[in-house]
Amino acid sequence: MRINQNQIQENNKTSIKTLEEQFNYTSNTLNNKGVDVNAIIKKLQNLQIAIPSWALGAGGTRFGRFSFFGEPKNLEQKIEDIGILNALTHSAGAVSLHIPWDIPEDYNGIKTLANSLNIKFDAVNSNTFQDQNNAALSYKFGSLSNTSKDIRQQAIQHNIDVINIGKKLGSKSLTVWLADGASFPGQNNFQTALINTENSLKEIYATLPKDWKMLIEYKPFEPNFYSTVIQDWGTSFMLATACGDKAYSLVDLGHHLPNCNIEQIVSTLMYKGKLGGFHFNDSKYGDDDLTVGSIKPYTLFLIFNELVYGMENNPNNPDLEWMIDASHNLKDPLEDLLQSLEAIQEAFAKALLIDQNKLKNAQLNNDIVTCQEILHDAYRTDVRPLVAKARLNLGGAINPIETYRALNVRNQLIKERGKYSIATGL
Ligand code: AOS
Ligand code: ZN
Ligand code: ZN
Ligand code: ZN
Repeated sequence: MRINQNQIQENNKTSIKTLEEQFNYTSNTLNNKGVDVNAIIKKLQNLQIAIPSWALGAGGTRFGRFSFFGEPKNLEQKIEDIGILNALTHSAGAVSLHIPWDIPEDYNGIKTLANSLNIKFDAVNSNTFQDQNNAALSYKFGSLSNTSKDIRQQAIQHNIDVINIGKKLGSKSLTVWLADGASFPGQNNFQTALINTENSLKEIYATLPKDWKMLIEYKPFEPNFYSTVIQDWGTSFMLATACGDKAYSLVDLGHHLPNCNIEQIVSTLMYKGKLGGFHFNDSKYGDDDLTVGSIKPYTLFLIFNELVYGMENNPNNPDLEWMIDASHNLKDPLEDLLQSLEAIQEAFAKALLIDQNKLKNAQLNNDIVTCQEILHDAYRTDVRPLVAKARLNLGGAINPIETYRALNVRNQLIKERGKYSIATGL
């Protein structure tokens, strides 16, 4: 299933006049305040967010999984789904693959398909959190941290295999997320687990191509509920530093304890040049993997404020790998991802509205009220016309979800693919 340019433009006709009115009003207001609206639109147009290959079907919880139907059965169909997102938004020009769930059978075929949909291969993700068919050894008690050298070696080799798969696709980074840890006090020796992990990561790092990055994701809980080996940004930072210049921390928004000041973590990592990538999502309680911006949009804005500051002031920090990491239990995954893409762009646009010089002066004068007013003024601006305009300029849909529904995409997918469900395997 593909969406073509004409279908989108046809659909845009109903809302183009309203958008032009809204855009003119917003850009005039902003121009009067001295904001360079064109520069913001350009930045929005350049923002490309990778879609995780595991987020295109129904997710679920340990209690149940409910299908959506028409879900992708294989890697080709996953890429086609991302092609739909990208045609509508022109902001989803990359995929983050999960190995072994997405091992390509036909590399050239997959590359040609992705290319035709303007999709690049972003970070490849290794998986040592579940046992694979025919695996010689089990990860039940850990992978890179395991007390058994043979099990560690199997996990190291898997990561090297993932790098090699990524090389064939044009990926430039490996994301490592470990489920390793302990569910009960006393189960693990913390130092042994950490030392084993550090040594294993160094072995993987040694095989990394020159122009690659290693992204180390942290998470304080789940599936282990007493401790995880890489529990927080400090541990991730320490391991990345121990590995070397090409290793960085990856921040997943759901991987923090309640009320954690994530924007400050972002700021610190960027200052040190060690923020490599992002997994966007939102959460109320834990690693809920909900739609970006659905629960704490102001926090998302504050995070983007630090990202924008870092991108302008920390040349030592590399370009970030922007990724969504979400799971869909109730909504159509494609609609949910469209909402997440929009939320990311809105938060980015609002952060770009902040007058950094004015903010700096207010901070130097300890004028807290003005500091807060500057942030609130940006946050309260309705930037949706800017985001829609950026999309329109690239040939995308003014209202992606409306267009997706008008074009009956999900029904078409069900017609083509049948009622197959990843969730239930039926
Ligand atoms: C797990 O909690 C992490 O967020 C991972 O980044 C990701 O969800 C996983 O690798 C996908 O299975
Ligand atoms: Zn993640
Ligand atoms: Zn997670
Ligand atoms: Zn998550």
